[in-house]
Amino acid sequence: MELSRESRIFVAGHRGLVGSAIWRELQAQGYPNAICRTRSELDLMDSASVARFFEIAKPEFVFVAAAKVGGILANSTEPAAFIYENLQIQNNLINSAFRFGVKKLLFLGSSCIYPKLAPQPMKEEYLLTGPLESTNEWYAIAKIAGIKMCQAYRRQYGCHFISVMPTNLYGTNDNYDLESSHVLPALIRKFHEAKVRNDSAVLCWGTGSPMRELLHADDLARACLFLMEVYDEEQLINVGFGDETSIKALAETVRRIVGFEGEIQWDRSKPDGTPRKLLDSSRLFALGWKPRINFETGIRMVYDDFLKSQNGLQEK
Ligand code: GFB
Repeated sequence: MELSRESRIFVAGHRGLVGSAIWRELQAQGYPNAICRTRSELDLMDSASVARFFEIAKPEFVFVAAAKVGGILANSTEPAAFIYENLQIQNNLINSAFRFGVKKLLFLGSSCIYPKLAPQPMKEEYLLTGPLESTNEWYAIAKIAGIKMCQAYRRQYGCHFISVMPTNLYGTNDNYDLESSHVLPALIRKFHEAKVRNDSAVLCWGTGSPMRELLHADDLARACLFLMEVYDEEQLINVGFGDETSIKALAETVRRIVGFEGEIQWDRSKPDGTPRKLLDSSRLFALGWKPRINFETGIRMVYDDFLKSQNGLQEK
C-alpha cells in the first residue's frame, strides 16, 4: 500500500490552493510519476472522460483536491453550484478509482461538515450529530456525501479510501476575488490596497467575533502525504493547527503585517457564519504529525506571494 518513488499518483485539482501544495510537496519529495491534468485536458464533471483517464493513465494513488470552493458569501449565493459541482466531481473520481483498481484514495473534506454548534474542539465523531451552518450547508452536504462514499466503497468493496478534514486554509495560489474568497486573502488584498490608496479605513465583514483556526496549505499537503502513507481507517481524520484566533485579531494582525495605519470598520450586514470551528486534531497529532508554519510566519509568506503576483492580479 505504501507509496514508492515509482508510484503513479494523481493529484486532482493540482492548480488549487490545496492541490498545488500537494503537487509541490510531491515534487519536493521526489515522485517522478506524479500525474496532473488541467481542466481543459480533463473535465472532472464528465464521468465518461474521468473513467477514460483512469483506464489509460492507471493512477495507483489519488488525492481528491478538486472542488468548487469559496468563502462565506460565495457559499451562500451559489448553493446549486456548490452542491452539484462538488457531488459530481467527487462521485466521478471515487467511482472511477474503484472501477480501475486504485490502491488508495484520499478525499479532502472541510471542517464545515460538523454541526454549527458542535462542542469545541470538534472531534471526528461529531459528524451528523446536529444541524449545519446555513451559509455553507450545500457545500457541507456534498463533502459529507464524499466521506460516506469513501466509507461505503470501503465496506462493500474493500477499497482503501480515506477522508481527511482540514480546518480553514490559506497559502499560495489562493483566490483574491473579494466576492468569492475566504477571509485571509480578502483581508490581505483589502489592507494592501487601502495602504496604496492611503485610505482612512478598511471595511471587514460581520462583527469580528467569530473564531477561526487557520492552517497553511503547505502544512496540510505534508499531512496528506503522511496520511496517505500511514492512515487506513473508515473514520475520517481531522487536520488542524490546534489553535484559533478571532476574526478581529486576524484583521489586526494583517493590518500590522501589511503596514496599514488606518482604522478597521465592521459591516454587520455581512454574515458571521459559524461562531467557532476549532478541530480536535489529537488523533493526527498522536500519529506523530505536527504543523510547522505558525500563523505570523504564514501570513508573512502569503503577503510576500501576494506582492510578487501583484502584476497579474485581475481587478474586480
Ligand atoms: O473565510 P470565510 O469566508 O468563511 O469567513 P467561513 C470567515 C469569517 O471572516 C466570517 C469574516 O465570519 C466572515 O464574516 N470576514 C471578515 C470576511 N471580513 C471578511 C472578508 O472581507 N471576506 C471574507 N470572506 N470573510 C467557509 C465556508 O466558512 O469556510 C466554506 O463558507 C468552507 O464552506 C470554509 O468550509 C473552510 O470560515 O465562515
